Amino acid sequence: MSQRTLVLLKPDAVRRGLIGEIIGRIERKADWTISALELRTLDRQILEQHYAEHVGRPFYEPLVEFMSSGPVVALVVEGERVIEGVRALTGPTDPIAAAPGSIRGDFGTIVRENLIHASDSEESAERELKIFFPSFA
Ligand code: RTP
Ligand code: MG
Repeated sequence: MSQRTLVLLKPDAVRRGLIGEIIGRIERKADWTISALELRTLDRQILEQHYAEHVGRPFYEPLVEFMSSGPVVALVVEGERVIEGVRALTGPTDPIAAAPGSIRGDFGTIVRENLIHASDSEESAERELKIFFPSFA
């Protein structure tokens, strides 16, 4: 089942020079395609849409501060079961609990600065694609 997912390489990944490393892992999976890619700095407005489910939670304000602290790389990846697949490459939210071999497990230590976002369902993917790539979606 071919799908599309929205991936963000978070400001920590860009600052630490991990763009190539992370995109490389996605690119090497068979038959997945990068169909849009952009470096951009996010403002509060777009982050409020993207993280709507977290507005009001204790970690929301520091999350917005962090996510707007420098550029992110936003990309659309298409391919077979890509939503589940990129989440599997990413690992769980807390990098310390993430297995070695996953992106968060290999490079992260801090829950907030966990390097990458990937849509968690078909509904989230469609919603997030419209936010980041309105003309493409
Ligand atoms: P994401 O949405 O970024 O792909 O990550 P996720 O699904 O694994 O995690 P989610 O629960 O949606 O949380 C969104 C992002 O908020 C930050 N966070 N900080 N307790 C905390 O300090 C905390 N909890 C979550 C992380 O950056 C997480 O990825
Ligand atoms: Mg999430």
